[in-house]
Amino acid sequence: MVDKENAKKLPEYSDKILADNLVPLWDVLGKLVTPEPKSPCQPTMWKYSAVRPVLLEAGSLLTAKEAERRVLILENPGMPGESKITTSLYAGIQLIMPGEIAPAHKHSQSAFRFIVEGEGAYTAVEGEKSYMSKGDLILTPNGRWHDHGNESEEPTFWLDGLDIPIVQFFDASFMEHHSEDTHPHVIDDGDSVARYGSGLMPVDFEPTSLTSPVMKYPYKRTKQALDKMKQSDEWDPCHGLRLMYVNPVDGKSAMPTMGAFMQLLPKGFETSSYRSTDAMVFSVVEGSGKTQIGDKVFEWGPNDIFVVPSWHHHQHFADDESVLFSYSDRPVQQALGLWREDRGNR
Ligand code: 1HN
Repeated sequence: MVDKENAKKLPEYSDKILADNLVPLWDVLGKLVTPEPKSPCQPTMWKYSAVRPVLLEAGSLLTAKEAERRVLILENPGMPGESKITTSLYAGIQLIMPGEIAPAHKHSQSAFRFIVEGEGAYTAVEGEKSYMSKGDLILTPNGRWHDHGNESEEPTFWLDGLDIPIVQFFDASFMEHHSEDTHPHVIDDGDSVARYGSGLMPVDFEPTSLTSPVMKYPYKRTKQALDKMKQSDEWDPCHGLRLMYVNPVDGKSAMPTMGAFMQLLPKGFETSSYRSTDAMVFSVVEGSGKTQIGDKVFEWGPNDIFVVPSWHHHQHFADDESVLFSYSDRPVQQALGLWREDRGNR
C-alpha cells in the first residue's frame, strides 16, 4: 500500500509526466496484462436473409468495377469503425453480378473466398481461374494478382476472410492496381487442384509461398470426407467432426495467418462446452441449430454467420445434420506459442 500522503500526489504526478510522453506502468498494468483474455469483440450473428437484400440493393447502386469490390463488411459492434469481425480478422460478404468484373489488384493481405450462393463465377489468381460452387474455399495468397468475374446468369455471393487487422498491426500493407481489368487468364481452372491436391507433389517441389499451392478446396471433396468419416461414428465431444484445411506441402494450415475448418454435427448433437484463445467466425453451410455463447443464444440456418470471441465458452446444438465452416487466427497464435484451448471438464 502506498503511503496515504503520497497516494494523493500520484494523480498529479501522472498528469505532469504525460507531457513528456511518460506513463506510470502502475496505472495501467492491470489493463495491459489480464489474468484471462478480455476482448472488445462481441458475440454477434448476421442473418443471411438480412444481408442478401441490402447487398443486392448495392448491386443496383454501383458496379463491381466502380466499387473495386462490392462488399458489405461484417463489422463487430464491439469495435465500431474498425472494419473488424474479431480483433485480428476481417470478414465481408461480396456480390458480383452476371457479366461483371472486379478488377485485378494485389496486396500484402491474404484472403480466402468461401462461396455462399451462385455457381459459375470465378476468382483468378495470377491467371489461374477457379470457378465457384457453393461451399468451395478459394485462396488468394498474399502478393498475387487477383480478379473476379461472373460468367453465369446469377448473382454470386461469397464470404471474404482477410487478415487485414494483422497486417495493419504490423504496418506492413502494400497494394497495387493492375494496368488491365484482368490479369491474363493463362492457366486452366483446376490446374492447382490436379497438380497438388491429389496426394502427389512434383519431386524437388520448392514452395514459393507459405500458402498452400492448392487454390481451390472444392466442397464436393470436403463433403465426401465428412460423409465418409461420419459413418465411423467417432465424434469429438467439443467439435463433432472437425477438419482443418491444410497445405499439402507441410500439413500445416492452408494459409499462414488464417486457419480454416469444416465441421459436421449430426442431427441432435450437442457439443460440450469449449473455448479457445482464437476467436472464431462461423458460416453455416447446411442444416440448422443454435449456438450458445456465454449467456447469448444464436439460432442459425444456412448462410448465417456468427462470431465467437476469444476465450468465450460456447456450445453448438444441431437441430438437423449441420455443416459449419469456420476460420480464425489460430496458426498465428500457434506459431507464437500463444494458443490455448479449454475443452471443459464435463
Ligand atoms: C480484396 O482484395 C477483396 O479481392 C475483397 O475480393 C475484400 C477488403 C480489403 C482489401 C482488399 C477481393 C477486400 C480486399
